[in-house]
Amino acid sequence: MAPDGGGRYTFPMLTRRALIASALAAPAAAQVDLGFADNGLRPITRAFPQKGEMILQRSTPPLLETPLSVFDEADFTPNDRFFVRWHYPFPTSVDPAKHRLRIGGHVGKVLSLSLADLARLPRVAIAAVNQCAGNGRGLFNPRIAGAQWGNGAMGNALWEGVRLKDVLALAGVKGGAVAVRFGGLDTPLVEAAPDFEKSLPIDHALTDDVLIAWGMNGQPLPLLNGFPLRLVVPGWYSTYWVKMLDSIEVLDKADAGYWMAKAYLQPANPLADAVPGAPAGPRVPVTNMRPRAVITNIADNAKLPQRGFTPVRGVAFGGDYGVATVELSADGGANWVPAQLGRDLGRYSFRRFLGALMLPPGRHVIMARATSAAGVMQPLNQNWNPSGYNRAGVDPVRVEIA
Ligand SMILES: Nc1nc2c(c(=O)[nH]1)N[C@H]1C(S)=C(S)[C@@H](COP(=O)(O)O)O[C@H]1N2
Ligand SMILES: [Mo]
Repeated sequence: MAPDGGGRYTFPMLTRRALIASALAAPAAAQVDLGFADNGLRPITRAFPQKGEMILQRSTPPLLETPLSVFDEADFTPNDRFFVRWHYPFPTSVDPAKHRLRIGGHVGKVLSLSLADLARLPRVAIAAVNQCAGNGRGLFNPRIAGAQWGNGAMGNALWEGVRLKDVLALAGVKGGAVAVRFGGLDTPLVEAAPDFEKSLPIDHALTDDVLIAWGMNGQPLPLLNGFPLRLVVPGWYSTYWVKMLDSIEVLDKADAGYWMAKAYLQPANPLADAVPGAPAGPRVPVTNMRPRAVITNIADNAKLPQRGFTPVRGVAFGGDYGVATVELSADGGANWVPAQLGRDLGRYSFRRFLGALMLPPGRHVIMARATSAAGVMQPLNQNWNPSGYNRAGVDPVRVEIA
């Protein structure tokens, strides 16, 4: 597809990865068995451009959550149901012909690139989960201030664009570079507030899989998801996936800006179970994601009719390493049975799973847990941290069989 969305470019240079991904057309929408109602207490909106029905967390700047039932229907989250998160106001339209991406800082040559300039570089497409570091914050106990996301502050898409490292090579990264900082077109509400800027360590910025993307599931990025360009950092939380990207700056010292040094920090040991109210120990930026499996066809507290076996479906991802196994439990985690895995769209993608549990009449706690290809297994207990980041413990689902 064309970077400007106008169809002027063909797509001649699919990578092997993209060919695999595009060969896997979305399956026929699976039937949701159970009249999935997500969380009936949260307001639903249809008021946002290029978006269908979303859970409204906040209207300005928008925080829109994807209902869990959407993940039950296909490997890729449709653009019009993909979650939205902005910290600051942003332009309500962007002219792709006038948009420029500036590359400066510790480089040999400062550049200003149009979308057409970018389109001349080798094109790449990667299936990857975009997940807010605060996904699931609303499920923590005790409660944590901040957006009360359920598990819908995530989505999976086929991202298409060019490699960041190819763009950096055009500018020529100078020796001694330590980080690369990214900024977008959004601006703080008040002048004193720090611009939303995020940076990647130089080593990570130069890996093959970090993209500057204009395409999402074969379409231009929706405005709310960062039209016309966004950074895609597969395997890392979406706080780094800077939207409406217009500036890249190579740094020769660590980024001391607010959004790196003060925000999006987690305990230095991300698995530590912090004591609410206790002084914060050493903290480090959130970076790579942890494995998760989320049940998508049975809502928490669902009442279901009895049947021989109750089907259990969901989506899993391995964080930064792909999914090795998903297991299901019908007894609160004492015993586990393997689920069947759906198609493998690459190590950063959702991987759907399907299994069945024998559930006699009565109350049950069912669970799904993922183990990544790196051997990391979801812990049964959810550790607590003061900002509610990095939620990846097993999420129990209570069900009553009538
Ligand atoms: N320019 C810009 N990019 C941004 C943000 C932002 O506020 N401004 N928020 C980040 C955060 S915290 C998240 S969770 C993701 C959300 O991506 P989405 O809105 O496409 O789902 O965008 C990231 N990129
Ligand atoms: Mo986020």
